[in-house]
Amino acid sequence: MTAILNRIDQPDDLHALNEEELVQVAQEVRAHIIDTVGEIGGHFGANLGTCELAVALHSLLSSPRDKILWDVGHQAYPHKVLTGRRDELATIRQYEGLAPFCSIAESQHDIMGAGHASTSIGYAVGLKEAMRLRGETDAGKVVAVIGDGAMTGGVAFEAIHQAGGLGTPMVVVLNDNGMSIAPNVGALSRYLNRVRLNPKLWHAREGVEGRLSELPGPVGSAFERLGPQLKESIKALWAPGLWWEELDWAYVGVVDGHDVRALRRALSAALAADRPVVVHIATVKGKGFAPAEDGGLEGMERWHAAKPKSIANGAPAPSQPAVPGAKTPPPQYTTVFGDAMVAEVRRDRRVVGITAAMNSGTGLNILQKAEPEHYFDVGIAEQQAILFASGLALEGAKPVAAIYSTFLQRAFDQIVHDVCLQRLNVVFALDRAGLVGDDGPTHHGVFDIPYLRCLPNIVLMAPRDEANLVHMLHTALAFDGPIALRYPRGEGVGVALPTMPHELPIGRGEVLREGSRVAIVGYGSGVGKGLEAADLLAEGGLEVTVADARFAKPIDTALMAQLAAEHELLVTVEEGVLAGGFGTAVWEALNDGGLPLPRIMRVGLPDRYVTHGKPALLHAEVGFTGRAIAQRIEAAIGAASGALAGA
Ligand SMILES: Cc1ncc(C[n+]2csc(CCOP(=O)(O)OP(=O)(O)O)c2C)c(N)n1
Repeated sequence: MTAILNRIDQPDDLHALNEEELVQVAQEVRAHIIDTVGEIGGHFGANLGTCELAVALHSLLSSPRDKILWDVGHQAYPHKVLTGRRDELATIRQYEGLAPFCSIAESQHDIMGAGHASTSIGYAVGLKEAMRLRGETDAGKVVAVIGDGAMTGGVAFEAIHQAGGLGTPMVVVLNDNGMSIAPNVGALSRYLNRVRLNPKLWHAREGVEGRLSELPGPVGSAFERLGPQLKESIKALWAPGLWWEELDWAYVGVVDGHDVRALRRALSAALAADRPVVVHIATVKGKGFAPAEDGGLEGMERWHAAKPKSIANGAPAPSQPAVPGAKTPPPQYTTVFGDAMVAEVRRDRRVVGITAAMNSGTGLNILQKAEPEHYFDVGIAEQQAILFASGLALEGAKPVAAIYSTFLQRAFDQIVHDVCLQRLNVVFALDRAGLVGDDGPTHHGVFDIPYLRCLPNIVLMAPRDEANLVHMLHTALAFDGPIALRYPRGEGVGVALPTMPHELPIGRGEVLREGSRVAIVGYGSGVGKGLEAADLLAEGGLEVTVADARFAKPIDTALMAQLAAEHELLVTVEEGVLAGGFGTAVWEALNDGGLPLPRIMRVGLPDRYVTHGKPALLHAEVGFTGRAIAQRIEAAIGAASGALAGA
């Protein structure tokens, strides 16, 4: 069979194909993704689940006039392949390559930018209502594709509620594979499982009333005599979509999401309706790739993303044999945190860990296994994670909300209004603080220092290494009030872990190395960069002071004042945006304390969104390296050591 995909340069090219050819294109898209992502790494399983859907949608619609919105966008690779980016797929998530999710800047077919979950339905309502506002009766169709995991985010429900109320003519495709990154959780997921896994409910909606009336004996005649309201509630037990129908959405489903013909039939009907319609489709995460498809929940979770070079000839690549004598790398911060949580729970039974659908991403899978009753997954519901933590804290529990820096943004008001104002004992553990790399600007954890530092009552700290992470978690659990710690993605620095953690004095920094003229004060991962810079400067004969601030709130004003008095330049280093960050806090503390202000140089991230790519490339781009810091210091104090010349 000759490849058809090579002829699909824009989505409208699909319009000329018959259904048999469309089925083939979906297969070719799948093969292209398996080959490419297996080689370069990237989001995987979800994309194999949307090959038929992307083909069916683009074969019926005319993008970008008709608008298809992919929630999160991690499952939009087939859409990217069909919308002129087939040959660039091999660059996805790489520096200067295709964006990891949908990006308005990248393509006219990417209608909304995303990366965070549960936003597509809200955008879709706005798009369609704007078309109605312009009075364009024949304006484009609007379709939001959202997974069952993303559906657990409250903002999706807010949009369903609004569109049902307005009667917005739009289509939501509920792409239900039973999985979030890990198996989906909660009552919504149980409801969807009941519907999706029960073959009798597939396409059942239409005939329910008739079938109930026809039931033999007293049941059927009793049903006939019921009033309309009771009839509806009994039908709800039988027909899967009545929950939607009660909110004024039409429900179509369950449709086989890997059957192009069935999808096209269901979608055509939904697109023709002049009202909100949900099309509930069942798909398989990792469809067409045996280890995911046949590996059960574990297989699907394992293949949510593929590592580079993990697939060869359509099958998992044999793992590389360990190099004899090779040093084992330091543990990941995430793993150290997970292990430390288990130890803390075993010391104090009031401690619990909370994740918002990031079970292994936060290391809380370790806690789940060791102490399942002290572990909670609320789904993609960061706001609820913090409200739940607040309730737990009110009843004397010690909740640790382990949420990536970027996703905690979702819960800002809960932090302000429900935790800090009430001064509750909630610990925030912010993983992935700093530039995360391939996932790019939607996922970089670079705003948390300013967005938390402005809040009264909270304490902020950041460990410079994995041992300090253990001490800080312990410190946080002993503290009375809200407290947060942030730590970066990836490996620790390789120091020994404490057998017994101790409490750190709140608001006290630590001098690590004494020198003259310049004092570098790092916060979290900024300490390591400061030490690297100090090493380079020392090679050129300039021995500088390096301190670990440990706390961004409260700032160790006494230490800062001393460093300021004894050095001509104070350099602050943080892996976060400079605006309102740690360096600003140091300046404020000195200024507000009426202390003489030294020259301050702030090193951190710029006032722009940083792109995606390997962390080392991104760090170099923004000057967050020991070498770049050392060069800036030399330039600032007019000392050319020679060690950095020409670098
Ligand atoms: C607000 C937010 N929290 C967490 C995540 C991390 N995340 C990315 S994809 C995903 C699972 C989404 O599941 P689903 O929508 O069902 O899509 P599937 O991968 O199963 O196709 C999660 C939790 C996110 N992107 N946004």
